[in-house]
Amino acid sequence: MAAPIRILTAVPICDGHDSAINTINLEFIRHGIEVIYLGYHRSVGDIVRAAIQEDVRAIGISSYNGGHIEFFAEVVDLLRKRGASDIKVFGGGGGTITHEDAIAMRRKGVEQIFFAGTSLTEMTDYVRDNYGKARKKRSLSKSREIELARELTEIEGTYGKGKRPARKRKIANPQPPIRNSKVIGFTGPGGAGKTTLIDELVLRILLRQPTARIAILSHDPSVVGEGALLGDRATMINSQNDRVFMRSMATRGQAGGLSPATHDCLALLAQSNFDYVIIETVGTGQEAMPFQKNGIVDLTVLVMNPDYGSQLQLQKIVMLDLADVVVVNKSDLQRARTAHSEIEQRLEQNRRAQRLIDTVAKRHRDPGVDRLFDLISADRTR
Ligand code: B12
Repeated sequence: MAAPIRILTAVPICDGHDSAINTINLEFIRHGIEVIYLGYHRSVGDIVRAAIQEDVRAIGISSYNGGHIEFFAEVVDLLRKRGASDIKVFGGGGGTITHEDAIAMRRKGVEQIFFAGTSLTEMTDYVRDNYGKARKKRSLSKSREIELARELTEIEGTYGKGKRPARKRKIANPQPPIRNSKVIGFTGPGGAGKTTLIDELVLRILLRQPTARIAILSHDPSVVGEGALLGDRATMINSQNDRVFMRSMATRGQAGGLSPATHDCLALLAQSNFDYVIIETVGTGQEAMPFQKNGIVDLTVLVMNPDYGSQLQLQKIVMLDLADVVVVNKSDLQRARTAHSEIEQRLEQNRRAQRLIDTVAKRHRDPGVDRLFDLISADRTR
């Protein structure tokens, strides 16, 4: 089975009209397309960086507040300057983009503009017809970022949409003896705040370690043969930075929080000269042990929401036995103190040096996130 089409969608800077793109995203997903959604109010630089790192076939921009002729053209130009002109640009903007504007935009390299009244089917057909065929062989790029992005695509592509790898890709040295990256795995139930927490940690790394480079491998669920909304970039505002290489992956039918290709992708990132490689699972259940098979994760962090139910529930969460660090996020909630002491008691049973940290990731300069940052960066000073 061919790999799903991957496209990136976004709304330009100074534009908060996201209702159209939200509807269009859902329609794309329903038709088996993987959509990496960057969110609204996004700059040309953010859009192009994300498109390159995600190695998408095309960028779909929804634009309502004017300036579209220049904005779309700048996206096309920057893609070309970065050596990524095989990523195509299309989009729409209801009554704002006129037919004359669209002619000018096409002249500047935009592939297609959709006007008010276009049906959703017409748009999905367009994406499938134009970006659904296998890519022609691409010549080697001088950019390490582009090459890395393509290698990740190749790895993902070697796994069928089912459970078993269609063709196992050979990695020359999956676990090299010298590895510079610190690999940190984040897991926990949906809604616990993993994405926000990671973004806050990234912010601290960027501010306090001026040369450090970070890779993020972020997962969202998808079932076999279906599309997926890969929306973590829309939350990870701080992570849209030139020192961060972020890749969004759909689980493509695999249970347990990760994709069938995760291990190989992680192995590649871990040997690609990043100081930190951060991996985030999808929201997981009680039985999940996502990092068991990924022997290259150095530190595992379980992020919990204080509202997990009764104390008895804690006995059933396998990751409480395995995690190196347990974070009670949203610790401003009423139940957080009880949660802390119940989890503390639960961890005592393990008789291991596990750490328990309370955070409020959504809060600026949260001291709990600072403590977690100190812990994960203890052996990294640059
Ligand atoms: C809904 C709306 C709002 C909502 C937005 C809600 C939201 N979260 O998106 C609210 C009320 C918040 C709002 C606010 C504002 N709005 Co307003 N808004 C609209 C409105 C009525 C509809 C836009 C829409 O969502 N249409 C629904 C979509 C599905 O249909 P469509 O637009 O026809 O799009 C089709 C195609 O273009 C295509 N398409 C669109 N995008 C994409 C992307 C891709 C990838 C693809 C493939 C296709 C595609 O899909 C559709 C298929 O039929 C338009 C008027 C209009 N008729 O366009 C004004 C409009 C866009 N808004 C306008 C303005 C001025 C504003 C405000 C600045 C008002 C103010 N002074 O506060 C603010 C700015 C908000 C901000 N932060 O940016 C102006 C913009 C004028 C301009 N460009 O010069 C417009 C044109 C109204 C007007 N005539 O004055 N707005």
